[in-house]
Amino acid sequence: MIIGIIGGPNKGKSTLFSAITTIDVNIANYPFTTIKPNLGVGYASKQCVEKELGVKCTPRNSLCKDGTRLIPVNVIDVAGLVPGAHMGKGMGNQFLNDLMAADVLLQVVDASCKTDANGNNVEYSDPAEEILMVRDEISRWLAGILMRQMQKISKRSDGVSALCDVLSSFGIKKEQIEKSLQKASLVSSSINWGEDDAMAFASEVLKESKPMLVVANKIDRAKEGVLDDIAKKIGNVNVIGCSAAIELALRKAENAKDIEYAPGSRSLKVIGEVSAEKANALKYMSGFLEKSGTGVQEAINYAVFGIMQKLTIYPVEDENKYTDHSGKILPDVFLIDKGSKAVSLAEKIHSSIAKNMLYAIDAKRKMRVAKDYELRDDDVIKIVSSAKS
Ligand SMILES: Nc1nc2c(ncn2[C@@H]2O[C@H](COP(=O)(O)OP(=O)(O)O)[C@@H](O)[C@H]2O)c(=O)[nH]1
Ligand SMILES: [Mg+2]
Repeated sequence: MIIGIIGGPNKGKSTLFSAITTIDVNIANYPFTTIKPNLGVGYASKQCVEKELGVKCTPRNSLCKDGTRLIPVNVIDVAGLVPGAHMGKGMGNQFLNDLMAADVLLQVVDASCKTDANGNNVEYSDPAEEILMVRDEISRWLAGILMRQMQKISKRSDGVSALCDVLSSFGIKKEQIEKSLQKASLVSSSINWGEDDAMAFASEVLKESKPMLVVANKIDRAKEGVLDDIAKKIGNVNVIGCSAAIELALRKAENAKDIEYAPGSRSLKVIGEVSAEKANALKYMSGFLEKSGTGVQEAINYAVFGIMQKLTIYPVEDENKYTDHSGKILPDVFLIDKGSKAVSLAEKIHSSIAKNMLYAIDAKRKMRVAKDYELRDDDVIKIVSSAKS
């Protein structure tokens, strides 16, 4: 699963990226999980099933901190989008290709209303306008790609499959194309669009295939009511208030062993010897946490569990001890789409295990279930297969 970070310049995208990908050095043996400058690993968090099962887990593909499972998700940060980006302004639009690898987008806007569309400091900027501008730029970019292929597309009698050929490399699926055609009131056979139709389709298909969560950043400097104002102006939008800068400072302070702080928590505990200046800053941040929290972990969790509706599923090899073959307890947890069957879990483990799967065992209920059993959130599952694992 990949989360993309988009928005105009100076809104706090890179700060958010750093905050998300900085992890407690005491639980992971690497402090910064940045793979490339703009590609990193963050963590969705959720209560681990260890408590419910009365065991203590030994995680392998994830982390666990005080009973909270931290499940890795990839995060991409791209250059700021400016008005005219679809025509190559600013950093241009090459990076939009990379962004299309994402399953869900965090759209960062400046809730303090102090940076314009080009990233300059101003007296007042409107986050709602920013949201529309960025969406418009991405839609125009995608519509442009369609228009450049229109001659080819128009020669095909099956318009849907012609569109699939152009859009599948962006992770856009056939059902999403069909639904978007319907929503934009466009016919699916013999497509020969002008710019307006291409734009109408592009904007629908982006909504379908790249759902967005607005991260109203710099909320520490924002006026009251800014979130309501965004919701009122845009309508039908998911918004979370956020302070990437405070979250990053907290995660760094935790790594320095100045404080104990769990991402998403509403409090911190000072544990180190800190200077008066630092103590003051921590006092301010502690007050901020109590009032609202930083919203960063909340945004990740909302994207993964709220928007993408992922289930957490724990595969095990021993349904009584909840272990793998080496005795690790609840070693792995997978993020799996809602509606998936037990056989999809088997596929995540190994294709030959899936091919030779006989049935599964629901380890919580000690019950045999069929290959097409629909997985439920927090299921602990043993896959029984005639193939060796
Ligand atoms: N007050 C405040 N400033 C922030 C926050 N997040 C980022 N900034 C500041 O905004 C500026 C731009 O941040 P940056 O992450 O480089 O933005 P980007 O261009 O969108 O990647 C920097 O000066 C950051 O310190 C925040 O949550 N609160
Ligand atoms: Mg940046």
